[in-house]
Amino acid sequence: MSDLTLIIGNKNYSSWSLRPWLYMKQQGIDFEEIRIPLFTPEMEAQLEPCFSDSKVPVLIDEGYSIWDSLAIMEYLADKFPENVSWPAYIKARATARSVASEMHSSFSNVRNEMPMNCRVKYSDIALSEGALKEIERIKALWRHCKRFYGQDGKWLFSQFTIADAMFAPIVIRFKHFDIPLEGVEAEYVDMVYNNQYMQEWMKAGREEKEVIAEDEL
Ligand SMILES: N[C@@H](CCC(=O)N[C@@H](CS)C(=O)NCC(=O)O)C(=O)O
Repeated sequence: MSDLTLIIGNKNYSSWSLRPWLYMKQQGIDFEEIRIPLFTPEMEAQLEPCFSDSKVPVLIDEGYSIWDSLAIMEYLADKFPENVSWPAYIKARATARSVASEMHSSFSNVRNEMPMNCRVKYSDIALSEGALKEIERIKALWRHCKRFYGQDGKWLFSQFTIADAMFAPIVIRFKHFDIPLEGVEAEYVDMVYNNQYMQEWMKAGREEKEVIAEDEL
């Protein structure tokens, strides 16, 4: 039994939960998983002791709670310094932190108009100017990382880092909304989408029984 427990929401919908889950799987960190369906009465009760404002993901390390996806991954980076969580070179590291933080704090139009849903492939959805602009920004971020730091491997900074985990739900959104991509962005999206843990997550999401209306997400 592991000392670490990751509390997540529905795999079909919970984009914030996917990030640390993928990070832990990809890094080979052993953990127990507790799935709490979102927006249910038991969610609030079960999360009450975690001080997470009733939100997932939460990581519990021997009774100590860390909430918020990025903080969880930073904690695990500190706890397991032998893992590569950020690039080694100081400027690549700063860029990785910049893009991860930008993902964490931005792209509200994409989030609102393009929900992560592992079951649904959307077609002919008219996106707002704001969402289209954000999609271009995300593509530009990926091209920048790949061009300057990601030429020796398949991930944004060659090796898998927290930055890749932060963008994982965007990959599902781009695939399921059939966003036109080319070159390195298309290769990156295909590679991440076909990653074995991403496939495992999406399969589990498709098999879940709960259905949440998109305007509730
Ligand atoms: N900034 C937080 C966001 C967490 C978040 O909003 N999680 C959603 C699920 S994906 C949630 O728990 N929603 C429940 C609610 O808002 O009541 C993070 O990075 O972990």
